[in-house]
Amino acid sequence: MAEGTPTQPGAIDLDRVRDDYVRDGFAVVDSLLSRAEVDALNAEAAAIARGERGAIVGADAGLGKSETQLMSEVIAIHFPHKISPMALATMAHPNIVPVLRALIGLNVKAMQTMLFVKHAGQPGQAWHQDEHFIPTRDRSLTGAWIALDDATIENGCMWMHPSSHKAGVLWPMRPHGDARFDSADEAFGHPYAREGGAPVEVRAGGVAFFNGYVLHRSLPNCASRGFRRALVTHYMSAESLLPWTLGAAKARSDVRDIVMICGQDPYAWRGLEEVTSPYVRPQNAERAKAIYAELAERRRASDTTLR
Ligand SMILES: O=C(O)CCC(=O)C(=O)O
Repeated sequence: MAEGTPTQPGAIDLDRVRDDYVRDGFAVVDSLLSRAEVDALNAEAAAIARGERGAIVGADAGLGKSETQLMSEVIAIHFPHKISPMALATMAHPNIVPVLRALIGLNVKAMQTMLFVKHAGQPGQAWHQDEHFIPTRDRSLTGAWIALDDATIENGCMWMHPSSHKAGVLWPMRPHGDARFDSADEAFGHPYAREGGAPVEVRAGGVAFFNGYVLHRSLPNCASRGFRRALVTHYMSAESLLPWTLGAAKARSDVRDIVMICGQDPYAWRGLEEVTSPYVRPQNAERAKAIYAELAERRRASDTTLR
């Protein structure tokens, strides 16, 4: 459980974190957020799910539904920082930034947040590498997964294949047809055991930092009740372009819908843009089609031409 007083930035053993990350492709740091910060983020998660922070593509209008009912129907909300000032501020949490500097470098930008809710009974996500979805060119993609509940094997913590980032190979993906997982595809053809890997249990307030090439998955929440909540932000070196497809067939040369976290932005002269919108992670292929069609339509409507 997160303590009242979080770890102070100076007390984080950055050498240990960097060594673990370089060797395994991930590193867990306990107590980066205080109990009060975790409680505030969980209250914010409920407000986001109730629609109080703004519109979310694919969200249920919620009429007549309790908060628990509403939240138990959602696995994750993508891009909550677009509507939640608290989620936006947490991206540059003072205890997270020093770790990002140690793992990525002095100049760091972020392009994505995801708020996982994952109520008891909800599925996990099959083996994948985040760099498959968010290409950084310099392999600097790093996730910071903040546990908002104690994440355990029982309630569906993440699992990683240690050192799987080292080969620098992005393995192919295909549909899995496995009811334990949501509708996102699964990596295959790699040398790692499908039922293997190391569980990454994280206490509330702790953060798992993981490399964009590390193979990871999560299993369903098998607890009898409750949530397994987590706020995840994806970061990369600000020096590298972000040729991100965002669900379209063709990548843009550099998506500038970013948040600067620390240091200098060498491409500041290009300005920023709004490309992404908050949306509910679809639970099946049919919902996915409708949600991604609406997101594509929004992108077309707001398309900006960058220099
Ligand atoms: O939290 C989960 O269940 C999955 C998270 C994940 O795979 C990710 O953030 O890339």
